[in-house]
Amino acid sequence: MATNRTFTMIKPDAVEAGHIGGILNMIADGGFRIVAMKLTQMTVADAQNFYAIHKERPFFGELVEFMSRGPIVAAILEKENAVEDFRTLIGATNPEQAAEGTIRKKYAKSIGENAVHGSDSDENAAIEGAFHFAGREMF
Ligand code: RTP
Ligand code: MG
Repeated sequence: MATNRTFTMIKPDAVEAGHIGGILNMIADGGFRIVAMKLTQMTVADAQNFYAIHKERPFFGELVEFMSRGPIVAAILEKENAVEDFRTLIGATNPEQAAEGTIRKKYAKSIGENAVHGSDSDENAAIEGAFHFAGREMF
């Protein structure tokens, strides 16, 4: 499998709870290389654009409010089979269904406030990475 990239955010709930270090350790232990990373905050409009794919879903308003309420860590990660392997590392959307050893099992509070984001395809990883980072911020 070719080396490729995924995009992640440590979400406001996990930043507020002081879990940046713990989550970055799990990402490093999972074999991911950091290509780009920063602490940033999305505006309401940023979150509406980032999650536009979910705009008809009943939880959209709640999701936008949550994701814009405080700082996040945004990062681009590189590994063989990055998108799929990172989604395995983060675990199921609902932490009650997340496997032992996953980031969401350890750090997520609920299906909405679930600690981390992981891109769901190579195409979306590229779009989401470009949403947050300029080319000169990727290494
Ligand atoms: P993500 O995009 O954040 O990696 O999460 P995911 O693929 O596992 O889940 P997705 O279906 O893409 O949903 C995006 C985010 O919306 C929130 N959500 N809330 N209240 C609810 O029922 C509900 N369902 C989803 C979560 O923050 C989820 O990660
Ligand atoms: Mg998703």
